[in-house]
Amino acid sequence: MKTRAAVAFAANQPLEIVELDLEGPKAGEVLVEIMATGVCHTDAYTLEGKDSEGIFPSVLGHEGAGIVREVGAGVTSVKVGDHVIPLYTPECRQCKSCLSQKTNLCTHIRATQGKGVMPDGTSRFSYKGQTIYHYMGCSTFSNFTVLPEIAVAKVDPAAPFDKICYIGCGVTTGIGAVIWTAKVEPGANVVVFGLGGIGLNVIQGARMAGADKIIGVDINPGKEAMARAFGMTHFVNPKVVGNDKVVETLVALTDGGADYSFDCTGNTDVMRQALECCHRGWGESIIIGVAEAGKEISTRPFQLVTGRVWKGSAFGGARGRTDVPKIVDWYMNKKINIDDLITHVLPLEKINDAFDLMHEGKSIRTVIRF
Ligand code: NAD
Ligand code: AHE
Ligand code: ZN
Repeated sequence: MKTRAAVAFAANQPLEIVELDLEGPKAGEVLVEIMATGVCHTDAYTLEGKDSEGIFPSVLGHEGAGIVREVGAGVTSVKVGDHVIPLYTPECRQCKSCLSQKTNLCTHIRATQGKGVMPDGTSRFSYKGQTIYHYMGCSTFSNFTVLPEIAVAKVDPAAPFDKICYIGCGVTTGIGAVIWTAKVEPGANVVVFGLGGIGLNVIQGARMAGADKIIGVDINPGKEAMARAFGMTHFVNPKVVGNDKVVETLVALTDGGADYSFDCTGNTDVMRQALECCHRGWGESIIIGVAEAGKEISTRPFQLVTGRVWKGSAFGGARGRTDVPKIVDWYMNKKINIDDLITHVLPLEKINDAFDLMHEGKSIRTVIRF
């Protein structure tokens, strides 16, 4: 079949809207009509050639929602007509990682996913006979995409696609990092670096968890108002207090250091600040931001010797097929706010504007409606 898609033909080039050829689902796979997709900073990072796994030409996008239109042989957990959210972190419930109950990082298809192909080693997308690669196992910047059955979460059919697509990455990543990775407890002091599409969901999660102080740090003062609306109690702008004073400012604000901090910037210098603003003896810093290829983090080992903990979180620690439907229910029951974070809605033809809005700091999330 044919599908309209925004293709990344090369790094640092605008996406091109073209009609691709798409092969139907093979055994264990499903064809999904994508109804809406968010544009996450990770898409921009890959498009900029910063991802060590980045492959071109490819169809980016990993924050979608849509409808199952066809199922391959042997598919049992979803049927034609089901509403689903694609999962870049699948959940096979059979691999060592899934069975461990210690991680959400299912390993069943991770190797082929990282190479831009389906589990059988081939791509379903092509353009004029040339292979176009998949991205994060999702490729939601295409009106139709093929996914492994284990990489879709079946969700409430009443939920609006142009809102719940954001649960495919940003909402789950931010809220999940608070409740599943850090396990923030009521009364905790929390510091969030980077008040974008992820950081604001960390703030929302921290408020849900009953945190006391929720301190946001961002170099863009335009992010302050939205963050306060989502539960931020204090705002620190490194450009105002001085970048070399950020840690001491945060330690003073939290009476000795944060119980939990979150990096939602992807900047390795910020990651260090996030660790070092944590409380001696117990403060935990969670890295969510994705750093560009070749970057490394550093701190004095003494920071860890004296009890600070450095952790990471992918997809908020959420087990996709189990937890994503629940988060959709939270949205439907008004327990979480997604609507106000979607600042822009654009048609696929204008998808490059979504990247401009992100880089200019003007959007929180742009959603593309097909
Ligand atoms: P975004 O562009 O919406 O937000 C980033 C925010 O960080 C912006 O508000 C920006 O002003 C701020 N910022 C930039 N440099 C800063 C600095 N030096 N100090 C303080 N603030 C600074 O991006 P997003 O979509 O929220 O994504 C944030 C990060 O999270 C990205 O690195 C993205 O790749 C990553 N991410 C990780 C996961 C995961 O599972 N681990 C999931 C989604 C996104
Ligand atoms: N491919 C990169 C790393 C990119 C990365 O860390 N991705 C996050 C999700 S970001 C979503 O916006 C993730 O889930 N990582 C776990 C995984 O298995 O990819 C690299 O450095 O090679
Ligand atoms: Zn993302």
